[in-house]
Amino acid sequence: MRIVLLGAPGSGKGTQAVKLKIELGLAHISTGDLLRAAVKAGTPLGLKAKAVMDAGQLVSNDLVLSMLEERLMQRDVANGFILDGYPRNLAQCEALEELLDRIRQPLDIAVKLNVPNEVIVARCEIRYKAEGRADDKPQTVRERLRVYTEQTAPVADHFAELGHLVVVDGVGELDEVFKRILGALRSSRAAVA
Ligand code: B4P
Repeated sequence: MRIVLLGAPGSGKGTQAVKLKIELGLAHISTGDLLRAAVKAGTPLGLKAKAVMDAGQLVSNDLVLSMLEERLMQRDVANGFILDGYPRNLAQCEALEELLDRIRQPLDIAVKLNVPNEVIVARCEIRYKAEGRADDKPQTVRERLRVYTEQTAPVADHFAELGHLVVVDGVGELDEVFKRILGALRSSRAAVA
């Protein structure tokens, strides 16, 4: 199965993707994690990405696409994947569709986690206090939410037009949200079968 996880920053995409990876035996590809690893390793890509990420903006489409393309060529992806944090704008959406066509791995479904902004700001503040991630500062989270509304929300509309989108309530205990996602995946498979 090939899944795209959508939702605002801090909506729980990464958290739920880790659980889905274990449950469904899929590769977990998080562009945020790949970028943070590049920043940590001090690669040329990481050096370019750091300031952009810390400001709550999106890293350039070209840089993220080349990194994603490299990851999608790895062997574990052949059994299916959960793509977490990509695509984040319509240009990335188009690039993804072309790339997946080329490697003959078309998407099955996009799952969007719905979480109100005030819940997101509160979650990220907790993580900021615990981990000190620069982009979790309350004012940066607000900027990320602005970028999300402007650039990423239309991506969900695009998947909805294709009939590939399911929307899941992302508020509640982790296991509760996880059960809702599994339920949505099962119903969509039933709808396809
Ligand atoms: P990401 O790494 O994608 O980060 P995110 O939006 O914060 O995360 P996510 O929705 O996965 O939330 P999480 O589970 O962590 O992006 C970081 C940055 O990288 C972007 O701002 C951008 O600069 C760059 N980037 C990434 N992809 C890009 C792309 N394609 N193009 C350009 N730039 C890109 O959850 C957040 C917190 O909530 C955690 O602390 C978690 O413990 C908590 N939480 C989760 N679920 C909860 C629940 N049900 N209840 C209570 N707390 C919960």
